[in-house]
Amino acid sequence: MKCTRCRARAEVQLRSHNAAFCRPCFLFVFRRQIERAIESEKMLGRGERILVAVSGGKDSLALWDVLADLGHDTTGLYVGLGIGAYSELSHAKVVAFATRRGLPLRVITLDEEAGGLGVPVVAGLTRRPPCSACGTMKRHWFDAAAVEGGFDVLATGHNLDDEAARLLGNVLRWQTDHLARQRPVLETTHPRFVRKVKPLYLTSEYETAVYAFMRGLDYIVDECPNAAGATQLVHKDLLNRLEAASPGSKLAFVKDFQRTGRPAFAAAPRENPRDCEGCGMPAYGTLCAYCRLVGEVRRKAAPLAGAPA
Ligand code: Q46
Ligand code: ZN
Repeated sequence: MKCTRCRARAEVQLRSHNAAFCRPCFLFVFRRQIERAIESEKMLGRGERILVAVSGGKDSLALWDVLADLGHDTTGLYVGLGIGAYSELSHAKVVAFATRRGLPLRVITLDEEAGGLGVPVVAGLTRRPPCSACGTMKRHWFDAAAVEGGFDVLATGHNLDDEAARLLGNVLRWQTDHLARQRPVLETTHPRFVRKVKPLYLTSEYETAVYAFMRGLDYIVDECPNAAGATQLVHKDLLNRLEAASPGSKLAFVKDFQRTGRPAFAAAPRENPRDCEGCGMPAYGTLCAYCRLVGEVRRKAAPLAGAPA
């Protein structure tokens, strides 16, 4: 098999792109694909300060690596979710990466900075699925860290597989409001809500895994222990089977949705958020989702605190 660009011996085959690449050409094409996504969606402006949310996994570390190489002003943000050994190891991977590359890193540990409200505690007390509690906690702390640090934009490592699975989930339930907002750039709608971008939204998980391997990135290979029960994995599995039978399906699903599908849903009007009465962050009621969740935790924890040991 020969490299599609330079005819040298190919090291990786990308069936979805009907192409194969040697190592230097793959690294070039991988970066260019991200650069093009950034440019065509106007994700980042020159000189903007970017906060990159990093979990210690391959996607977010690959994103940070590429953005730094492209000359952007980046700071990493790691939110420690309090999920036992998984959180400890992922934290260590992020710190090691930042140190090796000499990049600034901000760490927020929920067990400490959020008053002991790690994901297992919140999920247990509210009886919510861990990923639902986790999503609300992460969104809040990402937004808060971006605003407090004076950043212009928050970048996350959501890849093509994540976006395709999310799209399938939204379509299966015809969640029109979610479909209207599923896009690679979320513009700001509130002074305490910075723009959010997903530069990897057209880059597959396989491609980031190859990139991480070729670049020698040391990332956490194990999934979060809560991922096993998540519906998103079922959707990913379905899409992988579709992709195997028909390479390029995921890319077409996400790309064509952005081009032709989403505008049909985007017409639905949406009110702008107001200030949360609890924390001042954006809210669609009197309280934001985070403050409602924390309120529920406190109410449920109070009787336990007062109970005899
Ligand atoms: S970290 Fe959080 Fe994921 Fe773990 S609890 Fe679920 S959402 S699976 S990306
Ligand atoms: Zn709030």
